[in-house]
Amino acid sequence: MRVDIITLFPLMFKGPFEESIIRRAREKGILEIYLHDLRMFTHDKHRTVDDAPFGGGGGMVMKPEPLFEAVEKIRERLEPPPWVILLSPQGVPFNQGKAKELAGKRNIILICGRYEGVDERVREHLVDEEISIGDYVLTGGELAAMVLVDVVIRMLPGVLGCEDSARKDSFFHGGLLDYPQYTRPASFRGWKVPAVLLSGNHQEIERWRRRKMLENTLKKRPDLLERINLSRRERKFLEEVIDEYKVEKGRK
Ligand code: 9D3
Repeated sequence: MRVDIITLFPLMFKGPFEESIIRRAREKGILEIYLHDLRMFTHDKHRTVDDAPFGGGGGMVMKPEPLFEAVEKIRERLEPPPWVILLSPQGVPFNQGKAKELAGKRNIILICGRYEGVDERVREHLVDEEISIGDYVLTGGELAAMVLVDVVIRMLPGVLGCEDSARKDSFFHGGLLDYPQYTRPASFRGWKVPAVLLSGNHQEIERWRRRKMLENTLKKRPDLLERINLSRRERKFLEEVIDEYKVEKGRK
């Protein structure tokens, strides 16, 4: 997969893209990332990329010309034509399903917005899709682009080790939150690892983990439970967990 990123701050990407999994994906040739400084696509002395909004109001807006020129220049050489994404607070919310969809593309261009936004003609005539990474205000699209690349790259074949890749399709284990994990020592400052995990009884361990996943999800993200299909066995588990939960609450 090839990712071209258009930004006013290419240096922001250095750390995250030169370490760990993304670094290895690049070394293996599974991922190619090209950073483009938007100012390289300006022609005036001050290398202007923004201007005041027509109609007045505060803040500045990203001018269309440098963005069109950047995308068109990058697009020239690419086959198949890249999918152009604008990172912006008005985009569709990013999630694991969207990441999977993007992982199927050969070429993508990410445009990182800055200032108060971009000229609407960019959205209308240059961009294929607008994506937001969540309901909070960032200072620009750069961190969002890094998040997107990080999530998408994990979906590409050969990026993760075998152990992880078995699980990569599901956001969580079949739509549930993780179970609690422990490592040595078995007793730390008097806090003990649950005995079942030391028992060597794999069937019991599996049972305990599935139960904890349901319990965690019920307590922390009940919204997730409404969206997923549980097996009959898991529904029974969940009812037990809910009953216990009620008992717990009743005692308080
Ligand atoms: C939503 C606030 N906007 C109207 C007052 C101004 C504005 C603030 C910050 C416009 C753009 C930005 C910069 N944010 C992004 O470029 C961005 C973003 C985000 O802020 N939240 C979640 N996802 C994204 S993707 C790009």
